[in-house]
Amino acid sequence: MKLYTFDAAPNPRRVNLFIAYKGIEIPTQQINLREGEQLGAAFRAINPRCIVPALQMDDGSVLCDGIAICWYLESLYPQRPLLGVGALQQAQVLSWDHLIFADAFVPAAEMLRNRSSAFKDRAVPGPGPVAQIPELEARGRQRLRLFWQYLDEQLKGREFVVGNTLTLADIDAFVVIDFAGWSKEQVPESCAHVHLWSARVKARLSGP
Ligand SMILES: N[C@@H](CCC(=O)N[C@@H](CS)C(=O)NCC(=O)O)C(=O)O
Repeated sequence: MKLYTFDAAPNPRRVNLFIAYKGIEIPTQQINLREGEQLGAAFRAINPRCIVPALQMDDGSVLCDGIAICWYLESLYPQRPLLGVGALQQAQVLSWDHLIFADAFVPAAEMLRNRSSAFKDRAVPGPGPVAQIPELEARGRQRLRLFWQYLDEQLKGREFVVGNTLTLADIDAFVVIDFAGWSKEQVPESCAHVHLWSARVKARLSGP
């Protein structure tokens, strides 16, 4: 098994934090997104979607999408579960992961990729081409502001996003806060629950 990653990028970071928390060792190979290595023939032969993270099995099959990779690894390595325990909690983690991806990662990516000339004709990850739509920067910011409020509501009276135990939903929401910061979009001070929770998640991820 080998994980193709680019550690500085947000989607690989979700998976890397998941792996580190579980204490799993998986060989990795960096694909330099800044230099466009994901679009080159060598990586395209492994993952025609030209995105990371991508997990390649020993039989050559490849899984991409962070959630699928984490789902697969959780089945192989059930220690320190991060995808919920029991049917209801598992479904809640999946539901939050879907929400965080659609309503926070996508807007954060849209803000970045529709503004910077570095992403000309590459407004969407993958082989493209996809033209930029500058208006999506403002819309992304608007959507993230709704998301911060929603997350803050969820965290009222809770230690973590789902129940009182760390899950992938916490990792994902934690990572998207930094990602939004790349476009100078910060969680407002008024979202006090998010700030307290974020410090808690940071401590859990850096602890034993
Ligand atoms: N749906 C994928 C998204 C993966 C993704 O967008 N990865 C970005 C890095 S954060 C990428 O590979 N970008 C390649 C590019 O910009 O061409 C997931 O959940 O992992």
